[in-house]
Amino acid sequence: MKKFYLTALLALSMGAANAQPGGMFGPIPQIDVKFNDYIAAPEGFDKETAGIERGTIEEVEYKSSTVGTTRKVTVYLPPKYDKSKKYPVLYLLHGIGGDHKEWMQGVPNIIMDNLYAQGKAKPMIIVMPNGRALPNDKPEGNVYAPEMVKGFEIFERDLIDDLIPFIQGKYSTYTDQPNRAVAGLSMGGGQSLNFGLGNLDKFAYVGGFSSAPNTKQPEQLIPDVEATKKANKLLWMVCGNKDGLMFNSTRLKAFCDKNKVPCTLIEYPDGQHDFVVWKYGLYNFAQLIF
Ligand code: FER
Repeated sequence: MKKFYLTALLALSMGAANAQPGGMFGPIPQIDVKFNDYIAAPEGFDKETAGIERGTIEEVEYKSSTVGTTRKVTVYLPPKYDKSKKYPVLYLLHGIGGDHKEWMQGVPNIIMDNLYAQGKAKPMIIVMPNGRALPNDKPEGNVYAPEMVKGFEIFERDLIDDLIPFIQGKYSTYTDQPNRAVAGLSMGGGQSLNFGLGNLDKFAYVGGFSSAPNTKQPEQLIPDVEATKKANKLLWMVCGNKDGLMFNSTRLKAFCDKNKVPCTLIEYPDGQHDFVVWKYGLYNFAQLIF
């Protein structure tokens, strides 16, 4: 229901001229790129499987010096999480209408449990924070208001200065760049591209699913092609072909292809701006990291 409300709100704020075919965010600016092959996820990848090992979901709180508050974060620990071992960490970021609980709509625990049961992913911890780094970080009122959107930018400091050290203190994790990934949906996709490519010393793997207009220009994301090629191990994107936000992804893909920076962009067929695409994103991205 919340999503419908936001969609209506956005349609209103964009004016009727834009609220037409081309997706929920209006007509799609066309940028010609060669997409990577779409391979459908297998039937049942997001359905609970009986009799397999399960990871656990917990909600914890950390002190944020950036925001000056105590903030909630959802954490998924893999099956048989063992403190005597160390785990890599994926930071998984939500969209403009969400908070630290939004990703649970995409059943990341079920997707990951299934991948582990099939031996298709490395054991990892998945951290799902609230990416709106403001004292009131609830998705209330006009979430598109500039001061609300600003919270998604401020989150870069909260993530790097507060959340990552907290996670590394509380859980048994590796703490080096090759063992850290960031991915997200929509606003969280933009954040992941901005923060992941903007902090090459911190993140080796970067994923953007249906990335939003907060995504920086390619020249800002990749100011030094050689540095990015050296440090980044994966730049992976997916977006629905019916999603009006596609240009944020195609713009970056075109730049990467031109500059020979390895980059994947999959065009999800009949894909809208929703969890069908985002679950597919997690399912694939999780198999490619660590
Ligand atoms: C916008 C359209 C969509 C925008 C953000 C979004 C900040 C984000 C959508 C989402 O996170 O689902 O113009 O501007």
